[in-house]
Amino acid sequence: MSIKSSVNPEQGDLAFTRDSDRGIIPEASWAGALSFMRRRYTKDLTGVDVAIMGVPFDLAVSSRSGTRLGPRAVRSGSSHIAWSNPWPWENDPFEQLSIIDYGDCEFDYGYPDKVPGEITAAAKGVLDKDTALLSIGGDHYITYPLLKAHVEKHGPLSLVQFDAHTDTWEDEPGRIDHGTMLWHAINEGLVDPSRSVQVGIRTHNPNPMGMNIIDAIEVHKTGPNAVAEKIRTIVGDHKAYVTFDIDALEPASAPGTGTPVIGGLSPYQAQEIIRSIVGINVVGMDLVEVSPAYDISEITAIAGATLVNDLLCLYAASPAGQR
Ligand SMILES: [Mn+2]
Repeated sequence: MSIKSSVNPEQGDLAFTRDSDRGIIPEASWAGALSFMRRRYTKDLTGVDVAIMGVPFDLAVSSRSGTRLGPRAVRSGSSHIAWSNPWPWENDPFEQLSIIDYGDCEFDYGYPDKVPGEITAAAKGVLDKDTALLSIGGDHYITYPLLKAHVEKHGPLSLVQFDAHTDTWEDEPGRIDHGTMLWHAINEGLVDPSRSVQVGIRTHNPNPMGMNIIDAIEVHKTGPNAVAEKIRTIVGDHKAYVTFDIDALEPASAPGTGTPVIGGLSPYQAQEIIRSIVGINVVGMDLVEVSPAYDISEITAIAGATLVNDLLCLYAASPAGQR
């Protein structure tokens, strides 16, 4: 299909009018509604395989806030790549699966204590329809209420976490913090640490809580393919949730985030690791911590959007993605 022949001014904004949830339609992707990858915007999950949901929550950050604008920024970043299928993947999630933009999870910022339950409920609403969920944050705290919903459906999960920080610092029950949510998740048995792995770490934590850690130095020294092999061995055939904190990337490649740490992964390293763990059984995904106020030229937003596409490819190639 040529770009010229597919542009149809009569059809209107494809985020509302496209008649199929499959495929990439060459179009003026810089215009119209900011749906992720110009997917159809809808709350109707009939026949939908994957819903993309924004979670614009940033009340749990320890440093610079602003990730509540992350979902909107990642959608905007995706508009620059929405004219093409993900490269260099051989499988195409947009052909294989029905993928829609579910809009954002809604909550009242004035009742922060209620938000975790509302995020879990929104995720459950999707998973109960037998639709898989890819969430866009928001700060990394959101992974905890999202995990609750996924574990309710799938049982305890392996976690594959890309991050500069372990997010397992000790806390007290009930506190909302983007650096401790995995302390809660592991203590509550949502995550099986022996089958989980944290990649790209470059901060100290006295208690790793049994999680396998592949720090950034190991990634740089051994390379993405060796790292991927290690991840596959750790996760095995367990059901896995993949969470990508954009601060796993080197800040030069992702300046728009709240808690940057230098020495991080290059986009190539992160993408090559994701491409090389194809076959693990991914049942849920998120990408978090994009904070557009600190971004430059949409570097972080475009990286985030591209990594979301890579996660969709990974899901489409996983056993759970065979629909
Ligand atoms: Mn994190």
